[in-house]
Amino acid sequence: MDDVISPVDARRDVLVVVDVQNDFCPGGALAVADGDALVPVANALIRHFEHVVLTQDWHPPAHRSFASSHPGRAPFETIELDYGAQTLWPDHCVQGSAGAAFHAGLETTRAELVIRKGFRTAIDSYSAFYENDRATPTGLAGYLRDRGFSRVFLCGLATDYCVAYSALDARRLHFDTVVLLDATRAIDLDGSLERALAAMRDAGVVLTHSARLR
Ligand code: VGL
Ligand code: ZN
Repeated sequence: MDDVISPVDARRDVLVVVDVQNDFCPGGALAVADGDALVPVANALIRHFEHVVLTQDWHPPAHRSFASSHPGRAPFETIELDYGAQTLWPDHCVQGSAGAAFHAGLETTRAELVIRKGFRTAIDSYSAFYENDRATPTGLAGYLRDRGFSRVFLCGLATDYCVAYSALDARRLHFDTVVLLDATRAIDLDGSLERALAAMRDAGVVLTHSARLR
């Protein structure tokens, strides 16, 4: 059963649409199964919210999260880096590439901020708030606080990586946090989706569906 949530209030609520980019959609370099299916749902959410922020995974070529940067390693293996475990990915969302562009069907016009992440060669950034060292801020928390937002709604790709990491950080930063699961899709690597859902629930993230906002 979904958690009950209070109606959207433009004075305090913001929608953050995470990484709805071609490389995470079918045919892309790091395609999430059915990744583009959330686009109409995300668009309906975008229309429903007064304030919308988009995130964009935005890696330089030869980024350290790419398996191709580690001779002998293959995508989806995990290695230890100075900041901890890092899953290695196929080259994806390279700055300026077609794969890094937003899905053409996503309604980006009303977005008030596009936050790019993962642009430092030596460190990955799943979360919209902190890079994977859990310490380097992206600036989003300051922006949201300055704007007076206190509740963050999240949707996008992927449920178990960038959406979950963003939701957990939002809670850590004391934002009320809601994930709209029908507007997400997961990579689901070795049970990562179940782990991410449990971690979000434990952290007090409200997991619900967009129909609950009507
Ligand atoms: C993502 C893996 C690598 C995501 C980004 O958007 O969930 N996952 N880079
Ligand atoms: Zn990435």
